[in-house]
Amino acid sequence: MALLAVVALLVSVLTFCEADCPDGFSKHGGSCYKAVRIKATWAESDVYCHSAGADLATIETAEEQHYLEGHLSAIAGAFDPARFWFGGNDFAEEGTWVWAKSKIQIVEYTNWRYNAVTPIDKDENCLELSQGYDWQWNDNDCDDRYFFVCEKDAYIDGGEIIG
Ligand SMILES: [Ca+2]
Ligand SMILES: [Ca+2]
Ligand SMILES: [Ca+2]
Repeated sequence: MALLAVVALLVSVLTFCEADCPDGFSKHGGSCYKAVRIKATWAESDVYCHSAGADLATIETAEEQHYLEGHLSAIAGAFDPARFWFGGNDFAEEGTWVWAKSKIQIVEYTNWRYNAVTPIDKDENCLELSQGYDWQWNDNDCDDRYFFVCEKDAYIDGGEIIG
């Protein structure tokens, strides 16, 4: 009887731990991700993510890039075309790419097309990842309408950040 109670408690705790991303978000590491099936400008995408308590997604490590490549490849069939805005932009200062969420300059990890040279193009100031470019990073016109990926911190036990 006591054993059953412990098992039941463990199952409920484990179930609870799994539920640390909102509905429709996929969990990886300390983050929850959602590819949104709405075509929007970069600025509209940014507003939409905020309305969901999230931000346009950031890619800070090769590991995160690898996860997102797998995740987006798996769901790409539901998106036509499979092109997504992410949070990077250089509209404040041409050639200086920052993450919208943190304003931190993108230097530690990048995955630009064309031999990883940081792009400079005054007409293309927003970061896009697409299946057509094998998920390598591309600068594009912020007013173009693409799908987009939101990211938010994963929470557990009502507010403590894990990871
Ligand atoms: Ca991130
Ligand atoms: Ca630019
Ligand atoms: Ca470009």
